Amino acid sequence: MKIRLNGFLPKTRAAAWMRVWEFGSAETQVCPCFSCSHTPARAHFHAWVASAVGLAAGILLASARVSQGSALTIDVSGTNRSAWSENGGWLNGKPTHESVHVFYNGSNSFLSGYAWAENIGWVKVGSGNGPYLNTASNNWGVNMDAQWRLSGYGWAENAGWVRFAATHGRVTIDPLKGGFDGYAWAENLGWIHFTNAAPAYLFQAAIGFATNQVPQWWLWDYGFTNNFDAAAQGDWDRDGAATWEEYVAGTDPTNEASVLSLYIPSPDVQPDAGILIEWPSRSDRRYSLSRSSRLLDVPPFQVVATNLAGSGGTYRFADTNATGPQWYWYRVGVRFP
Ligand SMILES: [Ca+2]
Ligand SMILES: [Ca+2]
Repeated sequence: MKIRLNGFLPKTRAAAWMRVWEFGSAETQVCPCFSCSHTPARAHFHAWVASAVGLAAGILLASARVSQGSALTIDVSGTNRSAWSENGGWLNGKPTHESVHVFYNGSNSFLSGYAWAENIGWVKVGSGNGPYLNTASNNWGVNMDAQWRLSGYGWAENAGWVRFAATHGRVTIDPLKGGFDGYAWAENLGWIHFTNAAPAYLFQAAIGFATNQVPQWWLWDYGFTNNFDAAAQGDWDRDGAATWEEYVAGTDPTNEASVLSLYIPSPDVQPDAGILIEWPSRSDRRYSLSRSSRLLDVPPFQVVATNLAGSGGTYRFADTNATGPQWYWYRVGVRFP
């Protein structure tokens, strides 16, 4: 089979369409224009984003994009705020008039504020002027890296230094659920444990989410610092995908070239039967592919493949059943594993 491309590289995005004509054993023609008058009738490729959170409202609100200044403040949960030290007792991350704060700023994130331990009193995790060097008695505090791993020192007024990246321990934070996990080491108390199943306790940062469950910190990574709902709903790089869709797809909402798209490879690599299509993939996403030969069918699309693990590069799929002399519509869906 030969495939003839109509003069330019076919490419679709979330809001763009492209037509593919399969001549069976003869040849496949690709026509990416909207108003094509070629016969037979049209068929389209359509890249789309599927998510458990539903479809975007599709409305553009006032701009939420401002320059990134300080850090995004994430407080400890008012409900799940307890850690346990066998010698210090319960440690409360959000006592009356105080709180442990996570100041999120990507790889320059840090903690600040106070917790209260019933047996040893105040435990300070930083002054708020981070990230901390932790090289002298006046520049200590707890830092957090881009993988949400804590390091550095806190100070307990009655128990001395508390190390958050101890030799045999470490404290991490779940970026989606906010739970602290692991152990810190207090020089005069021993281990402080942040989460446990039985007895159940959890020390948790209250992660903020914009509409469609987009973490505020993810938006912050791309320079959105307020009006997070508007940021998630808008399409600020005008690539046809709303920012929340780009979060699901794992693409850059500030880069027009970064978007879930469908491609037709060159004719040289097309299979003898069927159609070979490609899309950019991430190893931390799962993809599905659907096809339609008649958009008037109910439902119009039939699943060709599902739960495809992304390769981290270009994903290639040969639809060997698309052999009839007709147009085909395709769409690719993406979700979290
Ligand atoms: Ca976009
Ligand atoms: Ca983009």
